[in-house]
Amino acid sequence: MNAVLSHNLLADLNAPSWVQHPRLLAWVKETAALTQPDRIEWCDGSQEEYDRLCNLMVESGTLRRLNPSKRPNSYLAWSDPSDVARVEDRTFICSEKEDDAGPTNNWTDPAVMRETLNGLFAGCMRGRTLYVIPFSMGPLGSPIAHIGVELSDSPYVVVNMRLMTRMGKKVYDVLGRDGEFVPCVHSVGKPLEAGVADVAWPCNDTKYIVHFPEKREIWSFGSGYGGNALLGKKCLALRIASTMGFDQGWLAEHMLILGVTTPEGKKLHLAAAFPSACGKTNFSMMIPPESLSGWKVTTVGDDIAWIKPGTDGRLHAINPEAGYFGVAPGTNEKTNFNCMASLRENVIFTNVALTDEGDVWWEGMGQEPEHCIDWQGKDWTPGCGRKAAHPNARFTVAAVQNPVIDPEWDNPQGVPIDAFIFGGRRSSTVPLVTEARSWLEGVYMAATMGSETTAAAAGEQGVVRRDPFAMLPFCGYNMSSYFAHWLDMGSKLSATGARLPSVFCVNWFQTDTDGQFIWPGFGENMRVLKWMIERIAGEAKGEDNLFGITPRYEDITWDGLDFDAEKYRSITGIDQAAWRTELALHAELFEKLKQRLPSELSALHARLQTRLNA
Ligand code: SAT
Ligand code: MN
Repeated sequence: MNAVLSHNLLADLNAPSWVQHPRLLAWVKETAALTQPDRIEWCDGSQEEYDRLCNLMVESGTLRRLNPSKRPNSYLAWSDPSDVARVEDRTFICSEKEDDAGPTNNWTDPAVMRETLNGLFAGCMRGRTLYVIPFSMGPLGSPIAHIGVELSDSPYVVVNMRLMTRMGKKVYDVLGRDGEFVPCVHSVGKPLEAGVADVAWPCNDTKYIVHFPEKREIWSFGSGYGGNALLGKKCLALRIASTMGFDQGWLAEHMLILGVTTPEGKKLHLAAAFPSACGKTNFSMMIPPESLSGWKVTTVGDDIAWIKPGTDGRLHAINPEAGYFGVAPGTNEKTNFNCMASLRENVIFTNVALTDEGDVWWEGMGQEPEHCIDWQGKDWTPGCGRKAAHPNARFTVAAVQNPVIDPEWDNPQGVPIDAFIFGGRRSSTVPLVTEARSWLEGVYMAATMGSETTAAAAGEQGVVRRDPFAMLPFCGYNMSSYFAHWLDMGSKLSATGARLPSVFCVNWFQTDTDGQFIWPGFGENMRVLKWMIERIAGEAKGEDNLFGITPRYEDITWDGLDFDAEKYRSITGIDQAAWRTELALHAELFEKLKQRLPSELSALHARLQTRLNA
């Protein structure tokens, strides 16, 4: 469905008959008038469309087709070296009032930002195609789902959105003539002037990732990478949705959702928040060790959860996404067998290396090749001093390729949540696992979470920053109001008489003096999960630590793992000096957030302080 548009006369959008939504049509027309694309293409989400756009990108040099006998129907993209991760310092929450964005977000007056964007987007799609990409976050028509429409000049975005969301024609059936949708405008910010050849990865040094929370609108300029460009993910499903959740009484969280089935056949659902690139995908696809036979883990989601109270007084969660955009480096058959199995075919890889056989390779995948082409297109040999794959290299794959996908993953009603888990990447201080004794204690744990930064965001790596609820880069409103919202949800749910989900805080990442991880992690995390499930059932014991309940050595099942009590103590104990510093850092965070901070949290901080000093 192509329409050749004159730059001045945009009378004819040539929209297909299945688009019957006057407001949407008017918005497309208005955006096209501003951005001046050569053509408009109305995406239908078909396989034919996907294949055609992939072929187009193979011709233009954006994609390489991988060897079909090694990696059927799969492609590799190498981005511009300046466009490899989310740009948090270029991400804005433009609420009407600065206080509503809060001290953890970049804010600009919306009127000022509109002017800036109008300048940047004027003519920015010249020479390119504007793709109209309709998508549903969540099962089509689910009461928990929401619809977005992205206008983008990047065919790479179209094919990735088809894997990551329910994208295409059928979305218009849900939208009808006047259904609600979140408008998302995206441009790589590199107009193609007549006669000038395109580059493989167009982008712009000037980048703006902008959210208007009251208007529920997203504008993104200058980047083609991941969360900067696939606007359904962090922009809609977290920043805009968290604001909707605050207004409407639900939660949009940076959480994986997994199902755990016990040997007795009882099934529970847990949602877990970890910062980007801390192993959420691995955790959500975990294979329990053989010695814990009978336990089964299934994946509902690997990154984002939308959680709404059900009529039964419980919290019900859906995964709003339909695919995984996961970190490739470090993934192998041992660390994540199910993920590797998901990646056998129909994958788009970005910024991994290309082997001489036409397959992909990354650090930590296994057997090092003798030669490959690295993510920057240069010859690579072992020991050459460069990484073959960028540390934030990614795969995009449809969730249905996951061999352990949960049978309920697509259920429009979601799954009931039995527990929340919060975890950061901390090389010291935070114990392996602690259970909160109350909802307030759980909210405190999550609010004060810290993590060592990773390559998922541009900037320095490995420094501890406070990352409340793993939502620091993703909360679309004032972080203190967000804490209040969590406390409020707890009170409202308990008023119904329903049992609140348990809350746990975990840390898989403590290291020894040589910098090696002490806890084996991956499938062995099942031992911790088993303790949690038994706690929820009221069966397991533990002992009080400074800020909750932690299992004693004998409370964990050790069959099949050689892990002695002394090592266990080293990752579960409370180091008084380290916690003095830790509590001081909590105080620093609360000072920064003091304006709307719920007083219950500072009161609990004071109690912990007293407890530590006692
Ligand atoms: O935001 S991305 O989708 O690029 C990845 C992440 O930070 O989890
Ligand atoms: Mn994430």
